[in-house]
This record gives sequence, structure tokens and C-alpha cells, in this order.
Amino acid sequence: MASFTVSRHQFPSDFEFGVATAAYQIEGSRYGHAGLSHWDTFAATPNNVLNGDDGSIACDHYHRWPEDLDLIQEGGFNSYRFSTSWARIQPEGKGSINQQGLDFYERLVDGLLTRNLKPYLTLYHWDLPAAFSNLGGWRNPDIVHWFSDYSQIVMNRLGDRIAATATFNEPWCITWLSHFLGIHAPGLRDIQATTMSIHNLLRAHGTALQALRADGHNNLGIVLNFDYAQAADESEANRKAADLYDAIFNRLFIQALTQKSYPTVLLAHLERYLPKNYQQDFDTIAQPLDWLGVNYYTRHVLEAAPNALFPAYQDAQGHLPKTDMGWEIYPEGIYHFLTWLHQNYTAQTPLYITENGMAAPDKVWEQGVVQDLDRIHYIDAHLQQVNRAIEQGAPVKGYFSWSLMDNFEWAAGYAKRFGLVHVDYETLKRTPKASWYEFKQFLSV
Ligand code: IFM
Repeated sequence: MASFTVSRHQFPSDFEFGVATAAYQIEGSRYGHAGLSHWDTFAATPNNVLNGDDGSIACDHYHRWPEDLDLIQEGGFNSYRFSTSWARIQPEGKGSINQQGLDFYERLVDGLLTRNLKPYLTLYHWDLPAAFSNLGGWRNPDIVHWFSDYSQIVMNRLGDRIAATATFNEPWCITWLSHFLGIHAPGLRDIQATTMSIHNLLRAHGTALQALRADGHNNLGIVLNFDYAQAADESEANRKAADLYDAIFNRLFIQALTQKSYPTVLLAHLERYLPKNYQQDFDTIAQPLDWLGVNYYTRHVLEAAPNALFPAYQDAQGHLPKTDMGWEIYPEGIYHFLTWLHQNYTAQTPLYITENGMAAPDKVWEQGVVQDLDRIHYIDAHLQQVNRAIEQGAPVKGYFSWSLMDNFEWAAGYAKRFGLVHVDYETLKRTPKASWYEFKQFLSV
């Protein structure tokens, strides 16, 4: 039987332990008069999502949320990170507000507070209304105001009860993965679309922060994802390949947000696609952050791809054990990013691990047991490294496990299970896994 070697006492007493989810992955987009999002249309297009899966029912959290919040509370967690669905709240884009959507989130937030759970809100975890997608989505500069207006609509209803708010979850995924690699909605593979989406997203973040602060809201931040870039060997070509990957994945957003510039190594290729006088936007983009969310899962081993177009790198085979996503398990990476951010970019700004976890081919055995022992080892190893970063002075204030329960894993459909709680997609029955019980034990001290 696996168990954590790390102890709750190693962390400050006010350290937050929570679980995280996202609207489209769990709620069921067909319920409650939500509008179509670009994930509904992307998933309805053949070959975009494994097995033709979509988020229309997902975990039916829209109806089962009380049971799900009970699981968070019974697990001993004290906070919950969730997102509001833009398409649920503004089904037609700029048109009328779906009050039923806001009512749902109000019930959810009040349900959290009743259970003594702190609500951590993410305003955008990828469900862009299809109406905005049809107008160019993140490529259209007008999205800056569409998003800022939406942020105010949500926060003016819920903001008085939210512990902390993030504008975006994982800008790299919203832009690079979705507009350059074509893997997520809207499935584009276009360098100009990518560059415009990056700049528009950052402007939308800064503009929304200004509007929300003017409305009196506080504790505002953003969630970035980081992926350790490891050169395949010490050759100059491979080190350059890893550096380029690092610039795109890890430095681009945090540098813009805190140092008002884009990495030089990227500008050499992307500057021609940016709007004229883009530098003038950095004063808007680099609003002070009250906190920064850090999502960390894995590392990538990179080598040069000779004669390829920008960015001329490719994956090399890493030799560490891998999760069911095929992602290498590299817990030292979480220590690296926490200390690196603290020392180079964010100084004393509070850092939260807003996502960390692994996919495994979990099954419910007799007597309702799910033996996800690899996940217990994974979480334990990462918590040890978070603790090490705190000892080195990084101001880490919380850890959110991804995810509360198995859910719609985007292009991988329902094939990959990240939950501490198993979901049977036939019956929608929830079964806590061994990792949920381990957290409960760990948090019960
Ligand atoms: O499921 C996703 C989540 O939506 C964003 N971060 C990574 C997770 C696992 O892929």
C-alpha cells in the first residue's frame, strides 16, 4: 500500500490544499441554456477529439454539484478551484446574459462557503462562445473588450464571495496549442493567428484587471503553465532548441506580464505579425499581480530539427517513467519553476500550484476500490519538491490537485483519467480513489 512520505506539518498551517476542475470538463454544456462554445463545435468535427467525445454531459456536475462539493469537504480540502463558462453566461456572445448560468455559479459559490471551502475562480478555462469564435475569437482585437465585459458580469455577481480570481488558465494552451499546433479549439495552424492571439490575450488580461480593480475587486491573478525544457545533450544545437522551447512555453507570458517585453529569441520570428506599436500595450498588460498560479506536470526533452521552419526543435525520447498521457514524471521541475519565478520574475508575489497531477488507467475493482498507487507516489514526490521550494524562500501559498474527478480531457476525450475520484461515464457514479483517501489522511492531522 502506497502512502505519502510528506506530512501536512511540513507546510505552513495556513497553506491551502485544494482540488481543481474546469467548467467544460465537468459541467455538461447542454444543460442550463448554455450557448455553444468553440469546444462544442470543435468536438463535433470529426477527428478533433478521440472517439468523437464531447463535453455535452461530461460529469453532469451541473446537477450533481452538491455531491461533488461534499467529496471535496470530506476529503479534508479547504479550497476549490473552478471556472465559469463564458458560453454559459453569454450564450450568444455580446447578446443577453443567461441569468440561469449566473444563478448556477451563485449556488455553487454559496455551496462552497456553506461547506467552509474557499472559492478560487478562473474566468476563462477555454470555453469561448462560438459566437465570438465566428468573429475571429482570440485573433480579433475586439476580444479585449468582450472579455473584460464578461469578467465584470461574473465578478459583479460573485466577486464579493471569491477568495482569488484568475483571468486565464494556461495562455500557452489558449494560443500556441490551439492556434499553432492545432490540437485544441479552434484547431488552427497559423503563425499570424498565434501571434495575434498571444498579444490579444495579454491585452485582455490587463484590461480586465484594470476594470475589475476599478470595480473594487481584489486578489486578482493569472494561471500559467510551465514545462521543464531539457536539452537532449550538451551540444550547442540541442541547447538552443531547448532554449527556444523554454522561451515559447515558459518565458513568453511571464516576461510580458512582469517585464513588459517578449523574449528576443521569439521576436526575431514573430515581431512581423504583431500589431504596429505593440510595445505601447505593455503598460496595460503588465498590471500588478496579486498572485500567480503555476500549473506543472512534466518536462520535455528537446533536440534541434535541422532545416525545419521556426521553431526548429523536436521531441527527443526522454527516459523517465511516464504517465498515461505519455508525460515524463519529473518532480524536480516544480521546484525549479517555483524558485525560478520567485528569483527572476515575481519576487514576493504569492505563488500557488494551481494544477498538478497525473493520468492513469484507473479501474474500480471489487468493493469499490481504485488502487491509483502511482498517483499517490506522483503527488507525494511533487509535494516534497514544493516543500523544498518553500524552504528556499519561494512564497508558495497553496497546492491544488488536478483534478477532483475524472473528466473530459479535451482532445483525449474521456480516455485519460486525472481524478482523485473515479467517474463511471455510464452511470456517472463517483468513487473516491486511494489517492483521495490518502489526501484525507494527510489533511486530517
Ligand atoms: O485537463 C487539463 C486542464 O484543463 C488544464 N491543464 C492540464 C490538464 C491536464 O491535461
